[in-house]
Amino acid sequence: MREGTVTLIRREDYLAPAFWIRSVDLSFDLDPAKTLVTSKMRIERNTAVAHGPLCLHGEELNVLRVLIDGESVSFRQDGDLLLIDKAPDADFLLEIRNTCAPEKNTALSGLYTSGGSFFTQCEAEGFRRITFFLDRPDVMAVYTVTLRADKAKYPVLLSNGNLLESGELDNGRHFAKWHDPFPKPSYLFALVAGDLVAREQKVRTRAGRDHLLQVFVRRGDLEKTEHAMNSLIASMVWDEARFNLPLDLERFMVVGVSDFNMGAMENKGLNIFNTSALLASPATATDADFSRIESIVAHEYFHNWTGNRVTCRDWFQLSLKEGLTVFRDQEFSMDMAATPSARAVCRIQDVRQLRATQFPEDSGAMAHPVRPDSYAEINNFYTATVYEKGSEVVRMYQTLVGRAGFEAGMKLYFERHDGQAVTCDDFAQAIADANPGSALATRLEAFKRWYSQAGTPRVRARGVYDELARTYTLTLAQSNPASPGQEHKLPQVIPVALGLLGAEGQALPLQLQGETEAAGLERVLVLDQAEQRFVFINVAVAPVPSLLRGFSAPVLLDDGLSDAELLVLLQHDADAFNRWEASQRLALNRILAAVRSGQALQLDTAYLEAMRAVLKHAGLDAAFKELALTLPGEAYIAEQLEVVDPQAIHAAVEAAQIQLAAALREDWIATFEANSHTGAYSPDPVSSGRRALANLALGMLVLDAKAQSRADAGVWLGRAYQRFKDAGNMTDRLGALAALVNGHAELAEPALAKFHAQFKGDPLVIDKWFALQARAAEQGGRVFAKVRQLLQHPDFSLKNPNRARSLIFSLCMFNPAAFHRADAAGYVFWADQLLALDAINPQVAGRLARVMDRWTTLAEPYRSAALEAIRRVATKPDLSNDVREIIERALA
Ligand code: 0A1
Ligand code: ZN
Repeated sequence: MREGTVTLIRREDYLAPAFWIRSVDLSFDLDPAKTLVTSKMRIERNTAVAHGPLCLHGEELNVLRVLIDGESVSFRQDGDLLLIDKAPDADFLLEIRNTCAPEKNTALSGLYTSGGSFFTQCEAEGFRRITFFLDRPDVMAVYTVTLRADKAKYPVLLSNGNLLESGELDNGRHFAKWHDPFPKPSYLFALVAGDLVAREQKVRTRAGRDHLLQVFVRRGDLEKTEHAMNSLIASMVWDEARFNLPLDLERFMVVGVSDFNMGAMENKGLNIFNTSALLASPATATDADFSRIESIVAHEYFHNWTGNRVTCRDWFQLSLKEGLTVFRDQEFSMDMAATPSARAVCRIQDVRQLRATQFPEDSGAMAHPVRPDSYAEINNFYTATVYEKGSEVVRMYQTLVGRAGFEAGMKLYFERHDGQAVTCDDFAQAIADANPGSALATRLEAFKRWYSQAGTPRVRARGVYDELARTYTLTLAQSNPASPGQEHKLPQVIPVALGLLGAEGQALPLQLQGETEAAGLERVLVLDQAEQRFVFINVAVAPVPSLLRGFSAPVLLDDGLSDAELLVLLQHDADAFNRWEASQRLALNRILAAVRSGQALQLDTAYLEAMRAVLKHAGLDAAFKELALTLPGEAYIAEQLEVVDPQAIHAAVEAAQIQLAAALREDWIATFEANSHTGAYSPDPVSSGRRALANLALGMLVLDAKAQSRADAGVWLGRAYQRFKDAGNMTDRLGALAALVNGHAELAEPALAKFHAQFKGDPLVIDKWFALQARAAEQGGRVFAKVRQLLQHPDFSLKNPNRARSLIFSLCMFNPAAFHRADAAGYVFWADQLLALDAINPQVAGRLARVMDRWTTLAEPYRSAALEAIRRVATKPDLSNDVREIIERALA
């Protein structure tokens, strides 16, 4: 590795703290320009650790005084540390008074203002931007918090836990005092002060306790909180029913804020949400928004146990809480989906997301294990690997020990570790100990390689049928290519769920050599060696294997199946995930063949007829049809190639789309007619699936009208415009608008203008307006030119993360064909925006820097041009640690 300028923090260097902070009494005199913070901490030495100075974190703070047991004490400041050399041996009270400047805080970490209110964001290391502290997750304290502020401007004053008292003060000010009885790490602290209103709901849990649920938002947004409240109640019910985990506070508050770096934050009893993850009404939010809100509300609520009651010892263990909580929110969404088919749709969407974001991460410059070994800036490690791959790892525990075994493991985990800050190893041990003799417990050390080895394992599967012996021998082999800092990998424990199908699609009984009888029609093989053979006996006919059902492990599978075999799976597989997978593989094979050969893509009748059959199938759900007929994403296609030409990939996908649109035209018409009226809006899986399919069909019909210059082209363009104009909900409206914009129809401009005029008062909808244009299908550089124009739009601002994401990230991350230009203008744009953003908000800039993770795989001229842009950024002397780390890794 090249010598870098960032300082790495290493997991192996972990040391327990020299002091514990047992309780803290905080008081805030809130003022946007200068807020006064007084902190009184009860501190004791950690006798298990050698003596050292008391060393507190603090960033961008102005210290006013430091007292120990009421006496002033000498201290020194060294960078972002405050050191007290002569701390007493016995327990003591440390009082620190300091100020900070919330309105200048554009990084949105620590205490900041948004829309005239105060909010905090303390994960991972924001608390040190509020006051001096041992700002590390293994220091857990009981917090009492007093807030004082102008009553007219900030009528609502909130912090964690329970309200102890509130009242009036002089000069139009008032106060509120909060107490959280649960010891917590500083990253879970929160306060909110502002002019907010709340939707409230009283609930009684199964355990018979009463709770008050509140969702706080700005005046005018109250009617958009019903879905979030319903989601919160559903999450509470589910966590009690599935894992026996009840709410432990009398009051549970959720607050929306428009300026927020991420989706939401699980502060104890006071979750803070990006409004984009909270507010929804049928007129302003799409089905995708409704489902995202449901899962984020659940995610934050589930953290109360997995993250808050049991937290992380250090930030390397981030996936302990994040992987587990994503797994829990995914399970919740599946359970909410009700029908088996709707469950499969959830799973497919999660896997699509994993493949689009985590797989590229795992093979790029930022590849890191689920439990990273080092970081310069922890904010850079809130990644798809820690979250989504982490969730897949938790899912594999469940697959290996069964659902009941996993629940027993969770029970043991809480019995052992409630109130503690622990590690991924502690979690693994609890699940294994609750399931002695299981496929997990007998392979625990090898299984834990999922935490230590980066990279997506490849699994190669080949089967041989012996007609005479009636045996089917399946050989599974695994390998994992090198990742940065990890040359050689050891075999991982890979659960492979499978079934075998006869040529007519019938499921075959599964009996392994050595077994006395068949064990059902589906089972889980455990691959834990570099190569293993599994011999099935009494196999009546040559089977088609359906491997990795439900995506039972986060691997890249090469099963060598022919088109004919994939068609059998597409039609008959009992596993809906693998039916969908077959549809994707059929498309992928064709697109890859075209890209690799450099020849124009020509879809064959076999594929087109298979897709027609899916579209016309009376027994398949609309949601499934939409997923099967949507082509693989360009990022996932790129993942399959050693050298990536983004324009060639885009051209192949575009050609496939045009041909699918033309060949199935009559079926698209029938599909649109059958699904375009879903009645009164409800975000349930059946009607949202129908809306998704209608939108896909409409997109195809508009595309086809333009591409084929059909005589009746105006009909579908006109119908799309009319549907846009008359839509009864945002899903239909945005779908029709997208059809016009992606089809580069003349009516797109007037529609966009009308949309903007109609929703100009609603920032979340205006975000959609920007994003739709920046993500539009590129055609001759028009999209890129439009984005540059939109940078000057009066509604655009780099300061609001949602807005920056809607325009800049949409182009650079989600529109490869518009971004990767032969003239390098996309890369120049990226570097300019990255540097501007870094001066405002390093955390969000760090995300944007990630766009170049995979530059080394680009074909020329993209590769050289990308390198030049990255180097230009690297030469900037005052880059944030966040961006510097990403850029240095890209250049390593
Ligand atoms: N823990 C939150 C995500 C989160 C992480 C960091 C943040 O700011 C630096 C904000 C939120 C979650 O998993 O939902
Ligand atoms: Zn989380």
